[in-house]
Order: sequence, then C-alpha cells, then structure tokens
Amino acid sequence: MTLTTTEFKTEFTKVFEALYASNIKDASSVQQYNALGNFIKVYSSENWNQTNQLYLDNQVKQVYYFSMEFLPGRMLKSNLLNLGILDTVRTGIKEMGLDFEEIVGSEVDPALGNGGLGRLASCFMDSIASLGIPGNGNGIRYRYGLFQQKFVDGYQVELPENWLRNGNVWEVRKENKAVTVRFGGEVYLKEDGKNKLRPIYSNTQNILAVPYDTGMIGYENDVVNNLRLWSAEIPVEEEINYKTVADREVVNQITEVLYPDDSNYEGQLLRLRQEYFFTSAGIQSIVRFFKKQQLPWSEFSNKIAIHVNDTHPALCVPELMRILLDEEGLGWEQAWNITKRSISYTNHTIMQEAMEKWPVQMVQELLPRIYQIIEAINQRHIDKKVPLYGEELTYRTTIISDGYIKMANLAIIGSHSVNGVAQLHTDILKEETLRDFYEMYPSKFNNKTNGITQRRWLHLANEKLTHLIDEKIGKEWKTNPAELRQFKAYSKDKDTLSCLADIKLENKQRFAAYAKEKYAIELDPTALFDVQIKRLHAYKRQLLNALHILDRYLKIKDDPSLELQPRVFIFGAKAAPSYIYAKQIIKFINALAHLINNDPDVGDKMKIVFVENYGVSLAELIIPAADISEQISLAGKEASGTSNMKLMLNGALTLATLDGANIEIKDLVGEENIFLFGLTNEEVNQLNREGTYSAKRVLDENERLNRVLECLINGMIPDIEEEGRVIYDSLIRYNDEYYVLKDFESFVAAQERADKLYQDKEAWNQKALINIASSGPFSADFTIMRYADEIWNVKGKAIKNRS
Ligand code: 26M
Repeated sequence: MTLTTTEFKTEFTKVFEALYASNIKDASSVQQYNALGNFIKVYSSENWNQTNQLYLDNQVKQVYYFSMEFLPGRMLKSNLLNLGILDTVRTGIKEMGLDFEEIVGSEVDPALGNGGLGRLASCFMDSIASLGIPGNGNGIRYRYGLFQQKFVDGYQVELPENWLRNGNVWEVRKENKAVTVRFGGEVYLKEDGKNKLRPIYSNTQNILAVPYDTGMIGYENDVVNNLRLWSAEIPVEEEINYKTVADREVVNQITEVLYPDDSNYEGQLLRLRQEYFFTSAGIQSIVRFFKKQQLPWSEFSNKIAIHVNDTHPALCVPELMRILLDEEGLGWEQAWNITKRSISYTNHTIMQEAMEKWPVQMVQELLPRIYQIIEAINQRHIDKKVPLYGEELTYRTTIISDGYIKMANLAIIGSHSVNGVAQLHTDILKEETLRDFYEMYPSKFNNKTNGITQRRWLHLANEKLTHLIDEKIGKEWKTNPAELRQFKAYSKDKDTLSCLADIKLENKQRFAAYAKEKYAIELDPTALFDVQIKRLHAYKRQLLNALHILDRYLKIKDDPSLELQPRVFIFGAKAAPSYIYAKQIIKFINALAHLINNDPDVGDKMKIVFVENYGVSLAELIIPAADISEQISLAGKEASGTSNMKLMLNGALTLATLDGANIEIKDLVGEENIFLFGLTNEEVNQLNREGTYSAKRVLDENERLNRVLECLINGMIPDIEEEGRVIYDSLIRYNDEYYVLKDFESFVAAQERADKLYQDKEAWNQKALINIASSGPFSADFTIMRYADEIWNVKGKAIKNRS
C-alpha cells in the first residue's frame, strides 16, 4: 500500500469534515490531532482486521503479555513511522498550511505506568508487532494515570493525570468482548453427579470487565497486534443493585487510578482487586478464544503463551487453574500441566520491600475460590518436594507462610520459566534472592537482558542522527540493529565526527529552548550536559549526584576564577507520594539548584535543571541532548536499567557503577569508552557480610566530603533545614545504607576524567560514536526474539536475516 501526498490530503480532509463538519484551518490543534489519529486508524484498520483473521485462520501460537503497566508514549508519530508514511503525512500537513509538530505535541502522553517496568512492556509491544509475532498486551485502562508532578517551592506536589480529557482516538471499546469478574461472597464445593466437585457461589459481587483495544502497529510489515486494556463497569442487569453513589464508586474505583509506588509495596485491598480484575478478565478472554478453535485441551499450551510481567499478574496461575477445573471440568493434573506449560514469569527487582505478599485473610475474603486453589497448589508443592528436598528447603519455598501469600513463590511454582532482566540480576536471583528455587528448578531460570525499541528512541527522537547513520551505512540496520556496528568504521572519520557533534549541539539547543521557555533558565548548549533520569529512589543514588554538584559548587566558591568544564546537570524523577525520603531529596536538589543557578560567582560554569513531570515525552527531548548518562545505583540493586541503553544509543557516554545492564554496556564498548566507578556487587556483599562499614569513618578521612556534608546542616543552602538534617542523618546516624559516602571519592574521580576528556572534542565524539555503534545488541527486537525462541516458543512473520 502506498500513499501519495495528494491522496493523503484528500482522505485526511474527508475524515476531518466527517468528524467536525467545519474548516480544518479553524480547528484547534487537538481537533487536528484527533482527525489525524482517526485517519491513521482507518488507514491501518484493514491490516488490524487481517492480522486478527490470519492468526485465527492459521491457528498460530499467540503470546499474551500480562502487565499492570504500559507506558506507550505518544503514538501519532510512531504509528506513522511504522506505517511507512511519516514523511508523506508530514509533507501533506505542511502543504495544507498546518503545523505538524504542534499537532504531534497536542497528543497526551498516556502515563499508565510508573517507570522502567511499564516502559519495557511498551517497547516489547513495539518489537513483538515489528517482528510479526502474534502477540497481545493485557492490562488495565486506568481512568487516571501516574500523577502529574509539579514543584511548589521545590517540593513535589501531585496532581491527577486526567489523560482521557480529550478522548482517546487510538482505542476501540469492545463491549461485545466483555467478561464478568467475580469478587467476594462464599463458595463451597458440591458433587455435580458426574463425580466432579463444582463450586457453588453465593453473595458474590459481579463486575463487568470491558476491553478497550489499541492497535500495535508493526514496523513496515502490515502487522497490527492488539493491546487490550480492561475497564471496570457495573453489569447492566445489576444496575438495580447499585443504588447509591457510594455503591457505584466501589466498582469504578477498581480501574480508577494507577498505584504510584514502584518500589515499596503496601498490601492494599484495592490493589489486589486490580490485580485479580485484569488477570481474570484476560485469562477468561484467552480461554474463550481458545475454545472457539475447538481444539483439545492438550493443545492449549501449544497455542497460548502467557507472560507475567513481575508478580502483579501472578494470579494468572490460580485463575487459569480455576477455569480449567471448575468451568471446563478438567482434572487437577491435566490443569496443572497446562497452567505450568503456558505461564512464564519475569522478575524485575531484588529489593525485598518491593516483593508482593498478601495477607491470607484478605485473599480468602476477596477471592475465596482462588484462595482454595492456592492452598491446594501449596499443599501439593509440599507433598511433592519434601521427599526430594527435605522439609527445611521446601518450607522456605512455600507459597503460604506466616499468614501471607508470597506472589513470587506462586509465580515460580506455577510457571515453566523465570527470568531476570540483565545477566548480573539473573545471577543474583540464582545465587541469592531465589537460590532455594534455583536449587529445586535449575532449568526454569534464564536471563533475558532488557532492550529498547530503536524506532522510538532513535528514529523518532533523533531524526538527524538517524539520517547520518543512514547516510553512512545504509538502511539495513533499521530492520537488523546488529548492523549498527558498521558505524564503528567511521570512528576516526573527521567529517562524521563533526556531523555527530553538530547534531548533539542542535539537540542540546532544542532542550535549552525548552528550559528557557518553561523555567526561564538560560543554558549554554556548549556546556557538558549531564543527565540522570529515572524514578527517585535511595538505591539509585540521585543523592550521590547531588553531593558531587555541591562539591563543585564549593570549589567555585573557594576560587571564583577557577577554570572548570561548564556543565548542565539535568534531573528528571518522580517520587512515590508516600516515599517521604525521596521527596526530601527532590526538595534538596531543587534548593541546591536555586542557590547555584542564581549565584553570580557560578555563571555558566554550572546550571541545574530538575524537569517537572518527567515521562516518556520528556525523555524523548532530553536523551538526544545528553553527553553523560548517569547510571550510579549501588551495585547489585538496579535489576537492569533501560535509560542507560537509550542514552548510549543517542551518543551519551555512560558514567556508571558495575550494576545491571551497565556491565553489559561496558563489555560492548570496552572499558576505555565508559567511566566506571564505585564498589562492585561482590565488594558490597563483602561489606554487608563484615558489617564493619562506618560512614562516619569515611567522613573523618575525607576532608572534602566532610565540608560537603556540613552544607546540609549549616544553613548554606536556604530552606532545607529539615530535609538537610534528615539526609545528613541517613548518611551518618543510620550509616548510609546505599554506600553513598563510600563511593563518593571514586565518583568524583570519574567525573574528573569525564571533564578532562570533554576538553578533547574529537576524542569525546569518537567515544560517543563507538557507543552508538555498539548499542545494536540492546534492541528490544533481539530481546524479544530470545523470549520468542527460548520461553514462548512462538514464531514471527518472515523475519529477515538477523544476527
Ligand atoms: C507493586 C505493588 C504495589 C504497587 C506498585 C508495585 C510496583 C509497580 C511497579 C512495583 C514495581 C514496579 O516497577 C518496578 C520497576 O520498574 N522495575 C524496573 O524494571 C526495569 C525493567 O526491567 C528495570 O530496568 C529496572 O532496573 C527496574 O528497577
């Protein structure tokens, strides 16, 4: 299918007039955007329909990616890119006298996720479609997304994210595909006359789950997969029972808002309702689809792969069991085999406090039948494993213990594959966090290092760089990212290096323009742009970054004539609303920014920009403008990281600890093309074992650090009396849990190496180029190919020759 500019203009005008019955030039940019979105939907609808039909006709195996979060970013441009009509449409829009970028900018960025985990799910949806893999997303259509962040006097303030205010062109409501999800009530098992026990329910609350489908358009391959998000509604026939506003609220609440915590789990009933709601709805619709094909149950796991993104959808295990046992009348052993063979699970964190566990009583009350099944799974696990592994080991792996249901244990026992998201992370799972399970099920464990879609993070976010690469090495890399390595041949080519430098400068100018408009702050685009963008968490150590900034500031104050590499420090981070310490760090950094940005002694030597409301769209602006990528988590804590990959792909040099995927970045670029510092995972483990670490001693031995820390409590930074004291205490009194002080000196040394290298523009650009050229292996296309081959056993459509 090709589309000419003229055809586009005609068709687009038609769509607009049908929608608004008015002149396009008088329309608001939101209306223009809506019409363009509708045009795309119509344009791709045939492929969407055909893709579905093809999967059905050929009875191919399909994968269902269950995730509590998806962070797709704006979809207008990415859909145009993948449909192969971005340039045509852009030209057409321009010829019509409309402003393409303004139209693009009027799309809301749906924040239906917290951070890394949700963004990964969306990168995966893009790769699954682009590889032509029959795949579906399954999640929740939150009425409100992740809160909008504002700073008031430097404090984070949260506002509701009403992302549906202007409607949502991409989704299609499918009430014909709705299912009922049952909560609460009582249940008992009754002989059905055919020697089978069937559950009898009473007093349950029945909720209607209505799916909203969004097309996931593959890259130039005519594939359109489906992302299905569920919304909770009152079933029509039960309207009568919901008399008061409060009654109705209980139902609406289920899909009302995304929980904004991504590291600290709180066992809230509503969260459990959400988890069961979208899990049950998804599993029900899978079983319904399977039954349509009239295949024997023994074919189920040959036709369906169910992937559980962290433990949030782990109720897939008992829910699939429930349907097979209670509704389809299968025996336990058969149902259990089907369940285990279909389900696979990814772990995204080793942070103990983020591990989900639910009080037994809560599950019993909310999901009585599911609880019975979990209990039975648990009992069978014990009965089977005690003879093989003994009581001690087995009881450390039970799903139910100390009055709680451990969701990770459920996911591991109920699946055939458990994977970590970077090599180090998987090793830690095997050797530490999940070692008992690794002993029991060694072959279940495998690594799948995360990846990112180069389409959004390079083609769209950095068009100029994309063109430069095209010009040098051709276009093959676009469908085979391994080909990016060809770009290395240009690492000594002066002309290419200077083009690269020009592109970076332009991207920095673009960010500077944003900062100026938004924050009235003047940035020097020739300064080194130093970027740390990720959720705010103590283990990610934004504090270490801030202490280094403070150290530089003191140096300037000591000697205002000091020659220093000018730097712009860019932060983007949301703190969970209940995470007080994280919010105090935000306040501290904002206060520091205020002090430094307004100190005439500093001038252009340092500027700090803490962007408000960091998310996918801001990432697309910031990442192409970055010179340094700060990946400074305490070794062993960051499962993988993915901003590290996006920044590398855009030519930033990584300044990092040996944590998560940073290690794999180091292996790819070589130690001379990355700035490493800090404790290794092993050193951290050893310090933890010894238990002799004293933050106070580190402080006493380092005069420079001592001076820096004093600034937290001596009033030099205005308006952080409380925060400064809390942060100081966390480091000294509570002995610095994340070894910020221990790593400080080595961090500063790495920063000094970076400064020095930046003086030599050619050497710097050369390393930047090598980073870009080495980033191919982090394409999510490769990650997904490995999931497809090694976990899901699904095939893509005519995958081109890839290595
Ligand atoms: C759990 C319970 C209740 C409420 C919220 C949660 C919850 C939500 C999101 C817990 C964790 C959540 O996300 C964790 C996450 O984003 N982990 C990151 O996953 C990335 C993709 O694998 C990795 O790159 C990051 O290293 C990892 O921190």
